[in-house]
Amino acid sequence: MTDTLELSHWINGEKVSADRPGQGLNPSDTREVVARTPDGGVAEVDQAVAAAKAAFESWSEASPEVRSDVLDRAGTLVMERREQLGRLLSREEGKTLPEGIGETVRAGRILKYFAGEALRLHGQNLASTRPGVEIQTYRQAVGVVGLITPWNFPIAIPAWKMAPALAFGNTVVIKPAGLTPATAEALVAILHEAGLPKGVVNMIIGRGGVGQAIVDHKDIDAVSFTGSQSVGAGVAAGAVARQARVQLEMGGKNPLIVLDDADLERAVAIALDGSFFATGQRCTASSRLIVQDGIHDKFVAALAEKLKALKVGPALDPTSQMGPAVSEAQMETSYRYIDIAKNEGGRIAVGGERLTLETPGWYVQPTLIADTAPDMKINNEEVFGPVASTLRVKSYEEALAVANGVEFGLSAGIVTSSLKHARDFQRRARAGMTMVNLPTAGVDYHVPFGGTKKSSYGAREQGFAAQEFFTQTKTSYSAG
Ligand code: UN1
Repeated sequence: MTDTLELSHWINGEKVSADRPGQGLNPSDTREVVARTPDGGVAEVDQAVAAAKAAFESWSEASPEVRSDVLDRAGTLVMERREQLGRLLSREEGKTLPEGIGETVRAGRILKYFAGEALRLHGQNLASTRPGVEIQTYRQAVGVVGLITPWNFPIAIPAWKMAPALAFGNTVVIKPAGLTPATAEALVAILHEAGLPKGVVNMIIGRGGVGQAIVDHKDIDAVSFTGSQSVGAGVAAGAVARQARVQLEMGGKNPLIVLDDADLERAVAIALDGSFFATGQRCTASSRLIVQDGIHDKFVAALAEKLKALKVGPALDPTSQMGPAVSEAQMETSYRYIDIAKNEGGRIAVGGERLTLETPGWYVQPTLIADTAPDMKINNEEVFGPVASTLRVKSYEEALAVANGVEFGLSAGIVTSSLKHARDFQRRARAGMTMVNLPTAGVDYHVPFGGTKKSSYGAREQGFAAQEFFTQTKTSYSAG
């Protein structure tokens, strides 16, 4: 399949054709152009915001059944087209086809979950301190929301930001990641096919300038961003400067502790999934494996064996177990951090060499760097690739201190058969999500998602928590 898509912005329910100076290459085979892409700017964002603003009143005032039905139908369409959408996702982003289809199903389920949430929005009724006065609180839509989404979950993250925004009556201007606009455009097209009124969702494709225009636009009431910590800091500064609501999901340097009492095979399987599935390109990836002395050598040897056997290849090849990096820059970032770790004294237990396959793509060998120390760069900066390090510790207390000793705090995991340590870890890990005997990555869509410290900023995403960001509370007093 080598057909090239011609992408457009979506403004006021229409595909707006534009010049298409950009092109998206298939990371598994860079001879293939997946999409030709427009390059929007301030003018397109202005038009999109005007459309979203005009659509707001009728969308936010519509019966919740109207919003619920659109999301439910869109969810059904996404599920029905899982193969086709999953293939496009895998061609565009590089994750393997089962991962691409799995992510597509997740997007469908998110849409259906929020179809239900649209009907469950509720407030409170309280007696006033003044006799005869009643108080009601309502949750109402915020207004026009700007959504800036990353390339690593090109359908699930647009779904998990758009679905709650729409369920609760907001209208949307979305900028999908420059590397993966085709999958996002397919989702926006499906929402319209499902009956979304014009102007409720508008999408502008482009580079950083589009994101900046969204952050700076006076008529955008709230901005939700997922991406890198450095870009996120700028988004927050811009939004706060004009007093817009802001929500950020950024990096992680997620620890996975393996204690001596862990089952070795299980610990290795959890690390393999957490660190390397989706090519390690997850903000929730287990990038620091903190391993107790007694199991350390066996664990490193067994994980290295598994990684040696892991077949890296084109995303659509059914024998591939891990796809390429999304882009040349991302591939180079992995190799750069591998070099840095080596220079800092890390030992390459497996991987580390450049990988050339028959098809020209941005492949990276899964790499495990052993014998690292907490203060090394490799243990403090996010790589966002199939690269994990191991740290040797003597005790649970030392493991916990190392786990908590970084600037990030998204997800933290422990593999142990000790209830005492598992419960202690759940309480004391400085992370927004803790995982006991599970990988740090791979989360459910109906519960809150988010981190502490430099990983997140603002209200939690997903599940019942999503209404915190995508609604605002009104308090109404009345006397008879
Ligand atoms: C997951 O691990 O299932 O960008 C989801 C990311 C996160 C999502 C991770 N926002 O990697």
